[in-house]
Amino acid sequence: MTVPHPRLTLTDEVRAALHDGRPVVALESTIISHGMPYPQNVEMATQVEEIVREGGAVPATVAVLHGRPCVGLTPAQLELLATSKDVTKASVRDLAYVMARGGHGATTVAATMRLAALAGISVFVTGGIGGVHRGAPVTFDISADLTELAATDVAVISAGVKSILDIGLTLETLETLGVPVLGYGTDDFPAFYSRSSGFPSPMRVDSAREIAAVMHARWDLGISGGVSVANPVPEADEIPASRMDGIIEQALDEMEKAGISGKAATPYLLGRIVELTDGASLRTNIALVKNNARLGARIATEYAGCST
Ligand code: PSU
Ligand code: MN
Repeated sequence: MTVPHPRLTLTDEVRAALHDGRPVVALESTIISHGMPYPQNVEMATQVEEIVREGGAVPATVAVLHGRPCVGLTPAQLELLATSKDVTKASVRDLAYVMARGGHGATTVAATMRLAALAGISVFVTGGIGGVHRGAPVTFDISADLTELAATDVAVISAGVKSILDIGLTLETLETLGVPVLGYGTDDFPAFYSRSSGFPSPMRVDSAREIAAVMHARWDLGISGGVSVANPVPEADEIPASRMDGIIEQALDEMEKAGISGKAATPYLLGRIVELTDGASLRTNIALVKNNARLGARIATEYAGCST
């Protein structure tokens, strides 16, 4: 049984599941507000919640609404995140500020991990994690997702790291931070839109049960920090790296010319890539999040000891 932090607002469904030790899967909200256009964003969020339910777990989308950190959202709250212009992209450093002002915040991987952990949730599904940006040796632009993975006991299921980032430096940094990176059913670390990044997966697992065993082993021993699970996009939905490379180069080039950097970088690039691929990248993005939700529900079920 888990007692969530008293400052959190939980839905009755999430509170009851946590109380009973039933599987719960956290979901982020930056992907809704800043990662995809409307209405695909709210459709994706709703369908992903359904997939988690079909998998036997309770979905808990995380966001700050009217200054309150919420774990589990209503359909109306998902719609607000998907449509409102008054939603701040909130990483860990932004949480307190958004709360103090009574505003709305869509939580990144880092902020979602932190709030999930405070609620007592151990499994979190997203699309792609942030990482070390290209040019980071000069700009120092390294996502707080990585430092959060170093610190917070949550397993994060993603489709790997997009090549808008420096994938090699991201993997090196995760190693330095002591974060296990598990390739699910693959020896190749996946690159979000593509099944292979050209970098080997540091560790390989082939079942949800093995992933749950890694989580138990790490945290039972008192090693704090997350576990990164990299689940390749299904073959039918992938865009080969050879096709993405030129598009990503163009988007990065245009971003530099437009003088966009910092927290605006990832949302800009995602939006531009959707345009440059005529929507194909959005279809791939939605497909891989759903694929991650199916795996996340299985991991949460195994971890809770509820598998049959
Ligand atoms: N990658 C995606 N879609 C997203 C993000 C990353 O494919 O929506 C979001 C996630 O919320 C991630 C955040 O945590 O971008 C990373 O932003 P930054 O690099 O500013 O930390
Ligand atoms: Mn950044």
